[in-house]
Amino acid sequence: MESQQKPLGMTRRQFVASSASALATGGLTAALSRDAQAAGVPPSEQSDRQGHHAPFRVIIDTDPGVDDALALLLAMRSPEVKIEAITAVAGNVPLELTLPNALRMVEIAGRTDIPVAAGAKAPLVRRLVTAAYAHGENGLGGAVFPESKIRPIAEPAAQFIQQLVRRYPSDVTLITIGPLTNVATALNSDPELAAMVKSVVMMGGSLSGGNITPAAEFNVYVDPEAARIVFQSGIPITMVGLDVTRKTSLTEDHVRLLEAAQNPVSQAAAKIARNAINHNREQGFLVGPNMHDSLAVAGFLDPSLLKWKQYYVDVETVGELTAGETLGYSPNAGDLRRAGMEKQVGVTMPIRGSAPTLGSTRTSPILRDKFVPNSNVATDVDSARFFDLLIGRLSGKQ
Ligand SMILES: [Ca+2]
Repeated sequence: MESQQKPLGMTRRQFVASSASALATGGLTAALSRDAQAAGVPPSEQSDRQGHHAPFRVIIDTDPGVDDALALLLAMRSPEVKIEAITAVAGNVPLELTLPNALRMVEIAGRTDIPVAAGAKAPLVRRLVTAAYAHGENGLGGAVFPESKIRPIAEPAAQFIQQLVRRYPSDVTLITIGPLTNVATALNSDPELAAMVKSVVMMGGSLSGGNITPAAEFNVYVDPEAARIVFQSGIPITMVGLDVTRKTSLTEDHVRLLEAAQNPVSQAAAKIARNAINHNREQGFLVGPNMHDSLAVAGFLDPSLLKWKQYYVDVETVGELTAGETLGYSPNAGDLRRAGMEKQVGVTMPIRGSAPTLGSTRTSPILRDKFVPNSNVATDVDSARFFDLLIGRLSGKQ
């Protein structure tokens, strides 16, 4: 993105915040101009995307994970991205499984050029809660693959993230599809780092209820303190949460398409998908599994798959029942003003926290006196087009 021109009179942050998911996107230019205009993408950015040839530098932070595995395979089959590293974190299953699963995917995709780093074994301040109920004990729905021959690099994930971001300042997008422990650890270790990260594209959070508690989406639930550090970092965030990912249920038809394609990636994806569907049924789920993480990657490759809205998102960290809930503040959230009034000058809700308790030194619930977005949140998805992209790439048909 060296050739990118910023509109005059805007700082990089303002520009990034104003350009929807644009900076977190690349490739797939068909109909992009129309979609970009609809998304409010500045003309300079549209032409940049249309004429863009150099792949986007990304680091993928992951806890494979059924949907992680397919997301990794999708990314590794996508020429729009240059994957500088894959960093593993504890989440769906412990690191002892997520790390080898990440290495297996790299080997299956024939992408052993991509360094894989081992990350955090546990969240910042909490005990690890896993999701083996959804991903099977081995994290791949019970699909068994040989042990990989490649090894992780020596640097820990957080340190490697820091090195790469400093090597390519303002050029690296972090695609996070697990708990945010590694990214938060990197940010904590280097106060200057956040300003050098181009953007975070995350599968995480929800503005419409959770999946592990009524409040919290799993990735944010596992490490809410880490998620809060990321949301408050000032890095422009693209949030692909349950609001859209719960509309991406994998079906038998998808698996048959994968099975029909005779290449190692498609065959591995089919095996994981087949096992995951069976595991899902055994666990009593009627549909799914949902392809949460693949949708975050797909939304990065082609933002026109999703509809977007800007919010100020923050994370509940102290709730006894609600820790990990993501709150999306918008200009008229929590109010019953007439639709459209938020566009009028001066009508904007302050960003408000809970009322202060008697024992607290804090006197005001107002955290920000006016609405300033920090996240571009996916609010709807064209599921059919998403699966065309996912299955097409995995099966080698596009
Ligand atoms: Ca994941």
